[in-house]
Amino acid sequence: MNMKPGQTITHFLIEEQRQIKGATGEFSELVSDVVTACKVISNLVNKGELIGVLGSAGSENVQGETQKKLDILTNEVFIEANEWSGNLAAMASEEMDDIYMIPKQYPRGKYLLTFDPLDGSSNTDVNVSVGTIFSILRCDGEEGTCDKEGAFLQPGTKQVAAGYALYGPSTMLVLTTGHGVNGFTLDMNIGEFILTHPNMQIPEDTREFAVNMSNMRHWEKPVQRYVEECLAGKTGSRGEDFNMRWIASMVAEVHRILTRGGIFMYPIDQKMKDNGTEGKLRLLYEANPMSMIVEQAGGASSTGYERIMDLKPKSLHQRVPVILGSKNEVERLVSYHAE
Ligand code: AHM
Ligand code: MG
Repeated sequence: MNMKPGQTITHFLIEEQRQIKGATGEFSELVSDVVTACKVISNLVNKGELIGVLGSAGSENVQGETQKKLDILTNEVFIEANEWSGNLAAMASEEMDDIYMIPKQYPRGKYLLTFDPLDGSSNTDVNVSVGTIFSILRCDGEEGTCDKEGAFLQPGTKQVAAGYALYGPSTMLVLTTGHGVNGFTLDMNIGEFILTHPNMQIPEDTREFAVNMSNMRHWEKPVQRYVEECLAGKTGSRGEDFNMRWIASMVAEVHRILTRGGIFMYPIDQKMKDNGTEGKLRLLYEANPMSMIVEQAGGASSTGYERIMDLKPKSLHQRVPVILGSKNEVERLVSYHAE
């Protein structure tokens, strides 16, 4: 493919489209609208309290979590940027109980879009990096079946594309359409995402782990064993010192792993089991898109027991345990689960 660092994301998408025989341009249009939404969100997040968008909205989402003003605003940004184009059959988001139907006045398309408009949003109040995660599926079902929840319940292996935007010191967009992973940086002066990180690859080995250690006592044995071995460092069975990071912002965490390797864990624990939940992170708009990106960059992603992208989703807001990152470390932890 004709891919050059410095090219705009629009240029990149059109070059990609040219590789696909019979491509109609609908997919490139859809990704462009998602990119527009991310630029608007970047601007909102960047202005912060100057425009009074920080703090709680005083409402709860379907999972009983307190919504931030920015959760609601960014969800609206995504809907407005994507509902009109005629490329989508329906949308689903962390912030909406049910799927979002395309309003009657607009044409319908064959794609489905799921997103978490502002992941890690509790970090906005303390001015720490947050992100947007999205996943694109195709609906090959018969007419009238695509704007139903069932159309979204496809395994991650069926994703056509996945990506995230990271609102950090600079705003980045990382995208896969199933042919590797490419990273773009937003040039605020011209309002364009520019290809700065072509063909991102996760190193196979790492000495850095990311997990919320405050849950350690609740974890299952294999995760406790893995982390204990990391903590034992040079004197322990691994014979090496490990470093730890926890930003509590999955997008920032995955981006670090794509840049320099590492393993990220949000495993199942006893507290979740007691509350009847199967994990913290959501399958359709957090775990699956991140798994596709990580696998496309040479990493691995698992619940500890199964490859995440092979799971058959049971519901829109299903939660799953997530272990992803550098291949050899993820495989080691999966092997501990198998023992
Ligand atoms: P959110 O979608 O409500 O923002 O929750 C997801 C976030 C992830 O970005 C992050 O990895 C995790 O929650 C942090 O959880 P914790 O606060 O338990 O450390
Ligand atoms: Mg989230």
